[in-house]
Amino acid sequence: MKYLPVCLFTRPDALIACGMIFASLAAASLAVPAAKAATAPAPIVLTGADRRPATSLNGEWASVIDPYFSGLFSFHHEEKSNGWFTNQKAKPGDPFPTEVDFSKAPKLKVPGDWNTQRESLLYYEGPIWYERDFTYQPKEHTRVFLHIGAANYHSWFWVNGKKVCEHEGGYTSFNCDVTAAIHAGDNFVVAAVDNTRAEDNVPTLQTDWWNYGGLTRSVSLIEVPDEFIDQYDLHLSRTKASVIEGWIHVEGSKPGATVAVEIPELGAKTTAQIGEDGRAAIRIEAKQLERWSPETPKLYKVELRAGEDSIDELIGFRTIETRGTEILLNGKPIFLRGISIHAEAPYRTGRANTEKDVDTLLGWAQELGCNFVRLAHYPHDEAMLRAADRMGILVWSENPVYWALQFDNPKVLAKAERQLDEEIGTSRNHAAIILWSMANETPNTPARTTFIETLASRARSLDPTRLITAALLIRGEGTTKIIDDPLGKALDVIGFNEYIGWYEQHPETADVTAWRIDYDKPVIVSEFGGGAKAGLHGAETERWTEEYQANIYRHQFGMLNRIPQLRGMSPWVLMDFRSPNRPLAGIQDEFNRKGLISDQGEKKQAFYLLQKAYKEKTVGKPE
Ligand code: GCB
Repeated sequence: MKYLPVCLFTRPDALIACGMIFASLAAASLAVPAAKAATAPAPIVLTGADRRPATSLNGEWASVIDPYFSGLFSFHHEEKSNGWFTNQKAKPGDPFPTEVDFSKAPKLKVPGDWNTQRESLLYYEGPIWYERDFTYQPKEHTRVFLHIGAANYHSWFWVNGKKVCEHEGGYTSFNCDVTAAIHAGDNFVVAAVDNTRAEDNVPTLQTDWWNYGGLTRSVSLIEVPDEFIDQYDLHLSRTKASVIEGWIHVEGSKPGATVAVEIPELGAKTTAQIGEDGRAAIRIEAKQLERWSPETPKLYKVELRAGEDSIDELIGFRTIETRGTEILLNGKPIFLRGISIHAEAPYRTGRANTEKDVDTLLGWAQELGCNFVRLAHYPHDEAMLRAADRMGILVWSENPVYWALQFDNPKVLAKAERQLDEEIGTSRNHAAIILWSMANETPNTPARTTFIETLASRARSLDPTRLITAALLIRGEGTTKIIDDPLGKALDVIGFNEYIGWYEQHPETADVTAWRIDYDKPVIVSEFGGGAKAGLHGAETERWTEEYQANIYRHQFGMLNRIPQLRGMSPWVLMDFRSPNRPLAGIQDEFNRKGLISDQGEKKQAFYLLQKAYKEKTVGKPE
């Protein structure tokens, strides 16, 4: 290994910028300028990635906090070719000072947000570097991907000093092709993750949840053959009873090659030919099929094979559609008894990232009597969706188009589209998901409407089998609430949020509120509720008490029952969650307290009230 010629600058940070380049690393990183990575071919999705054999890279990673991002940018803010991703180790006699040494750096756990791992990082927003060593033995005819479950928000990855990818969006998984960067023996991966909020991000500057940063979901290495199954979609036909249809996309395949699908339990199998677009259309007769539903969440093991590659998946088969103002699951009207959920970890706060977190959150939803959850306000992780499939809980899956994005900025649209593609691409085989939600509480402007219509058509073309929704804002005239947002035209199911009794007027106002809904479509009240500090008791007129919150729910039920096209509800919210918008000392302490359960697992009165209403079916419509 050779050093490149020494520095021309005399300032200390310039010395770092050019003094310690190893020849091989410099060649590698200069060949792939960071800023150009976005123009790469269509991203690899790896549907069902967690069902593939993988080498986990979870665990302790070295970490360096870098608020000025000087690991990537020089003192004149030029991108460095020898930034911290080169993972230099100081050697005696080096002609420059080494200021970063991952081998001596403190650790952060992956998966995990960094904010709840170190007190000093609680409200940190900015870049943090991660590094981890691993060993690897290459195999012939194999492609290797670094699979990242989620990194909030902007992330960069290098393997052995070579840049392998850059990604924006904090709640979806992505894959970096590391085949050309990885080698036999000792390797290292460096990541920079930056959770700085920005006006042109999705979501944008304002949100009502804390912006947990870091490698918040699992990281692994996944090996696949040169030709591999990248994406697949298998679902029950809406029109042909007992026919499973869909497609498989094989990356690196040749037209005419064969794919095979088998569902052993049904004795059903088929083969199909790959076309010019790399896809094979699938059709399987499955006469004895038991349909997936909340009462019978039947999952079948489905085996897919293409050349040397194979994957199996647990899939439930059901249909979802609307008829007038009804939602039909497997052809029958259903009422969605739901609750909204943030991916906040019960008991310890932070991002939910364990099976236990998932079991606790969905276990509470089940205890409430829910058959439906709104997973707000971004795509939740695969473990949540798998649990929903197993438990028979229907899911509203949401992208992070929240409040006021820069709707007239094409770059923002591209970011939202990419996140939508990743959300649908990775989670399209979950029977539990019935609704793709395009947005939450966006301002009614022409630019907003065009933006979200574009997303809605994209979602429909990616997945014509599910329903499209969004949580709209409402407006009021006297005691009448009106839903006439033009965005409603683009939706199959109208969602809207209302806070009667909390942000406006009193719980009793609900008793005299009339509704004018200008769409002949099913309606879900996607949020209502109010704050209460668990254990705080008093009169039902006293805000922040459990009694006040319960009173909101009590009065909402009667009002909701008077909305003719109501087909579901997901009150806000299952559990208290961290939000810096909520500073009220002694009550909120930086938590949104609208949970039916506190962040420490204490159930509030409203929990039991909703539970009773769901169990006795006193709220909602006959099914
Ligand atoms: C809303 C938002 C949700 C907030 C909630 C609140 O309308 O959709 O993200 O957390 O209100 O508590 O104000």
